[in-house]
Amino acid sequence: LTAERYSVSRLPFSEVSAEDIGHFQKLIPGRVITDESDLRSHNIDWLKTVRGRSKVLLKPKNTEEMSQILKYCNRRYLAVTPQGGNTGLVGGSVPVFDEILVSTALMDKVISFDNVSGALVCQAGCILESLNQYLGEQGYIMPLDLGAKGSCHIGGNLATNAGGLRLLRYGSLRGTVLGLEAVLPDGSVLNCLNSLRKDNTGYDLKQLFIGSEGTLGIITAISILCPRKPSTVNVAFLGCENFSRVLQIFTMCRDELGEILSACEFLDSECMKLVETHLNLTNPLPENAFYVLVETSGSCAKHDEEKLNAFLEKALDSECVTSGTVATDHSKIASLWALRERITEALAHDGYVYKYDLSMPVEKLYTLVEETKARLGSSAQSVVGYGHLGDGNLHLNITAKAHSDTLLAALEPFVYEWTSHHNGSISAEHGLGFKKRDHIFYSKSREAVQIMQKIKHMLDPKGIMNPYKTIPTTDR
Ligand code: FAD
Ligand code: 2HG
Ligand code: ZN
Repeated sequence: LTAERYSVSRLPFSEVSAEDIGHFQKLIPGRVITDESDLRSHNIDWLKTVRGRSKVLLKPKNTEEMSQILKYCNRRYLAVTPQGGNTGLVGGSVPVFDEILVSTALMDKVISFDNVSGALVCQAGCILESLNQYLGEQGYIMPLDLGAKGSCHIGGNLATNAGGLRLLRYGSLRGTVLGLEAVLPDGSVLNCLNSLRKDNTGYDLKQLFIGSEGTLGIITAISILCPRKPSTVNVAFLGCENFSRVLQIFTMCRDELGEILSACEFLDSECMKLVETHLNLTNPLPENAFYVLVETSGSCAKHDEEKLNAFLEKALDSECVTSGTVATDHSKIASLWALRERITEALAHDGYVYKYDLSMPVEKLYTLVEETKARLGSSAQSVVGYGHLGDGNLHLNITAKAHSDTLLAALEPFVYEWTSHHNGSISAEHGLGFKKRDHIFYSKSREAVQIMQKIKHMLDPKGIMNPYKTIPTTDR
């Protein structure tokens, strides 16, 4: 259990009683889950590294039901963990002890879509991939995409401020989200669900909930600005010898591709070995130390092809690239993307995973991977580096046969100190959740954390919303 491994103590919340269950059953009949085997997958995180023991999962269908649930929990002093697709990677989406799980799984309706402005309004439990499919039929796409798209909920995406594979082109959710609705811990409903591009009337409260990881309330609906579906997409998958070549490719693709560049991702040779070994994927290139995936999206196939060819010619002439392949049809594009998107899945097959999600100046990204490798020697099974090159976001992952306190002590605080020393962030896009809460001080000042604590206390004075997560309770 999480509490034992991380030696955390339960706060004095009430325990769920038979009367509480009876109350919930009246409120949302047939949608109160108490069967232990049904609860199992909701009590454990995607990585299978943290586990709680919640005795009940509630599945409201609308904002009113959500409001009644939180109002009751607040009054009874019952702690709550909001859960979307449970794909979070920092242990935020599962209870630490017996917190009540409140799922958005049945809040999966599209409310409206404006096919002139591209504003989509939907409930928080819509699955990201379903939304993208829905929009695709109308010539639009979601402004974000990530490997967990088949399971993650848009509400969970907002709650973690997920970045993903399209951030380079469409920016973060802090820019694309137009509005949201959230139920506050006392059950009141905060309606900021407008669909305006511009609205400078006072503080922008929706931003508080984006990235709040379930600690301030439950997001129940969202409004998001969606871009037109590009009519032409190309992917180039390139191999190169060392990380300085990777950086040169990045600079060159920005110069040459300009406005049609839609993604620039990298992976090292160990990542490639993992997807080949555990997922049976095929490397289309001869073996290289690094691989860069460059995607273009635009509205004129001929124009984009010309630009891509000019870029490839330049890259090959400059000897930055040792080998490469280009895809224009959907299935080859998907198989090239799989080599990058499915690394997280391959790592999970490799053993126990120590996961770091860091942002820092792009030229420093791989130095940390090399130093970590040298530091760990043979005590680690795999040490891999990959990520969103275009966003300066490194995913450093270390695997071992099983969890080991010694290996963890070799990694932490080393990785965090290194990142902080280089003015980086110890969580670029996954959030802090349970696992990284107390490391916030590597990236935020004491004063900043104190203001967060005051905001948390103001909105959730009893502290029932996702306790033990994100906001530390101490000063350092
Ligand atoms: P959950 O995991 O259920 O919850 C995450 C957090 O949000 C928890 O703290 C939970 O309490 C809270 N929460 C959930 N729903 C709500 C709500 N409605 N209101 C308030 N709080 C809520 N992340 C990236 O940023 N970029 C990536 O490229 C990326 N790729 C991934 C690939 C894979 C294979 C996996 C497994 C994960 C990946 N992630 C990535 C992690 C990412 O955070 C999640 O995938 C996603 O954003 C979480 O959505 P979810 O619905 O699963 O939320
Ligand atoms: C990705 O970019 C995700 O693939 C997951 O953010 C990263 O598993 C990871 O470390
Ligand atoms: Zn990522």
